[in-house]
Amino acid sequence: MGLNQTPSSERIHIGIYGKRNAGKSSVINAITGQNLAIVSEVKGTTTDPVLKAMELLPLGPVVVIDTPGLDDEGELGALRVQKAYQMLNKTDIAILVVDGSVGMTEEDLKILNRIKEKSIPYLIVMNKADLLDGPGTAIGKAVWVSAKTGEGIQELKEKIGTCVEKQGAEKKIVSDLLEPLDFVVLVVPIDSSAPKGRLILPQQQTIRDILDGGAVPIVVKDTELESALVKLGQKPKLVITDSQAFGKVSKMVPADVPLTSFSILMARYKGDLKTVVKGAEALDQLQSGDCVLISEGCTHHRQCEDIGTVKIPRWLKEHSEKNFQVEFTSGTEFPDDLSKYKVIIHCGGCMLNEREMKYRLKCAEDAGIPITNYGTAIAHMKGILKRSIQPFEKEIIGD
Ligand SMILES: Nc1nc2c(ncn2[C@@H]2O[C@H](COP(=O)(O)OP(=O)(O)O)[C@@H](O)[C@H]2O)c(=O)[nH]1
Ligand code: SF4
Ligand SMILES: [Mg+2]
Repeated sequence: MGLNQTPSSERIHIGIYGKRNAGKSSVINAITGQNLAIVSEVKGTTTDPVLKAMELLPLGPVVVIDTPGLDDEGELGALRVQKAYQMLNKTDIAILVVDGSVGMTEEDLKILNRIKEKSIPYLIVMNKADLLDGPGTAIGKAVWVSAKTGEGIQELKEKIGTCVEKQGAEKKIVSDLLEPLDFVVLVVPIDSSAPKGRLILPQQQTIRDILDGGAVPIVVKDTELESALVKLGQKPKLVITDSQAFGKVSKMVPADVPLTSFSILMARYKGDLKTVVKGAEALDQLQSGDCVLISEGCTHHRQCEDIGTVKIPRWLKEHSEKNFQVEFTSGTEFPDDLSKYKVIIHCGGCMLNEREMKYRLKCAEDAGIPITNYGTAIAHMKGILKRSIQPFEKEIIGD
């Protein structure tokens, strides 16, 4: 990812679904005006979902997901179909591409039902209009196009644009709580786990959101915090700290100044603060022999280093004084069967989009397993959760 690019997790994900040879890859190429996807007469050429970040004019930054065909055969084929279905959990807008010369089939209807169940906004594209003798018959809200001649592609792009706009009524990280010119102090410890020469994504995004709200972010290291607060000469509206420094920082920030952490903000932004706060209570009920799932959203967890693999298991053992088992997953793998776990501790999910994070929370909820996240769990174990969620108390108590 280039430094000036919108991170993938913040882009609208457009998933393209359909049978083999319906023209999914061709439609992607037609709407992007580039040869990004491999088009082939050979069925099953796209064998794994392919995600590409791109600027889709005039829509802006998106991620387009090209998926394998939904009618793939054999054992390997079934696995590919499963992967295509899994991509629905990342998809903000689904496009079902149907071979218009064949018409809608069982596979098309099956995925359409899943798309509807998941409340994903969708469009149906009847492709290969050029193969018909006359104009295609109107089927609900389907758009007739030909990826080959370009017919209908402009109309399709406009429809995608309308879907994207509807999703644009964005949530804010913190600026919804601020007034213009409010001072917000951000505490960013620079220790060996901090990446060289830059800030991590949640910090960058929070600063940007405060700026967008017309408020004033003041960024300090934990070592300068006390002096900075004195020098500021007035109480800040809010202090936001890295959760690992919460204990130390909470002693320096006067009790009447609201204090929270980046991970609490991200939990509120990406998922459901109420769920993860409730999930943290389950950490007090652990018994010896219980199994705890620790799950991270990316595999190259440079930013999270050993928090999930070493630190949280250690703190949790100290906290519960019980000898439980820990299982660890990372990246796109998230177990289908959660029933063996007593509690799930997920990372902040900064590399996951909101839909995927919500999906994981929903899986846990459906299985009746409490789920919390790193920041919330750490705050709970250190006895500072109450203070860090106090700025959002209304949201957590209310529905
Ligand atoms: N006539 C016609 N052929 C098309 C059209 N779109 C795709 N094709 C052909 O259909 C085949 C499968 O296309 P592809 O994009 O690879 O389909 P995918 O498997 O769904 O990704 C290729 O031979 C394409 O050239 C179209 O609009 N009209
Ligand atoms: S919070 Fe999760 S997604 Fe973000 S860097 Fe850490 S492990 Fe990866
Ligand atoms: Mg393809």
